[in-house]
Amino acid sequence: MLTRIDHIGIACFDLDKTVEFYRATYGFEVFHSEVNEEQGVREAMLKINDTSDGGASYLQLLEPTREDSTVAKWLAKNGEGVHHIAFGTADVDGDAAAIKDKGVRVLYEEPRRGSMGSRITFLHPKDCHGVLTELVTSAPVESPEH
Ligand code: V0V
Ligand code: CO
Repeated sequence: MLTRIDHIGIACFDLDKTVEFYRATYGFEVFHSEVNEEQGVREAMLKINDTSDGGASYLQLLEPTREDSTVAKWLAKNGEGVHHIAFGTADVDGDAAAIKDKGVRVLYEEPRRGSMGSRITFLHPKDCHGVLTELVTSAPVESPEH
């Protein structure tokens, strides 16, 4: 079951400048940043709010790390802007399978590694009324040793 908006992915040409815009304009701070070589992105997660399912909602700012990445291709065509939306679920495998059964193309056979150790997959934008849609299961929260 999809229980939150996990993040909105925003493609930008210059991550540092875009982070500074969100900080100066809204006061949002970087919660986490990393490079995902497989996806060809350098990203910053700005936490906006916690959610009632125990997760959180973020803005995900994305800068391409190489010219052949999906985000570089998208930026060349569209310029900066909203690139994808991600729904959070406790069960990305089950939800992806159920959505596939409804005739929507799921882009990965198996979920891949996403931000902060999450597991992610994508739905084809042409099957989702023009919206590239991601499904995310967050990494389990480490509980303190007793
Ligand atoms: C492409 N299209 C889009 C789109 N990207 N429509 C809406 N939103 C997007 N972001 C449209 C495009 O305008 C074309 O429509 C059509 O789809 C085919 O696009 P294309 O330019 O030929 O590109 P493709 O087919 O090579 O690749 C498109 C897909 C690709 C969606 C298959 O971008 C992909 O695999 N995306 C999933 C991975 C990804 O985006 N990773 C970056 C974020 P017309 O012109 O034919 O009408 S990584 C991330 O979010 C992480 C790590 C995380 O959250 O943790
Ligand atoms: Co994303």
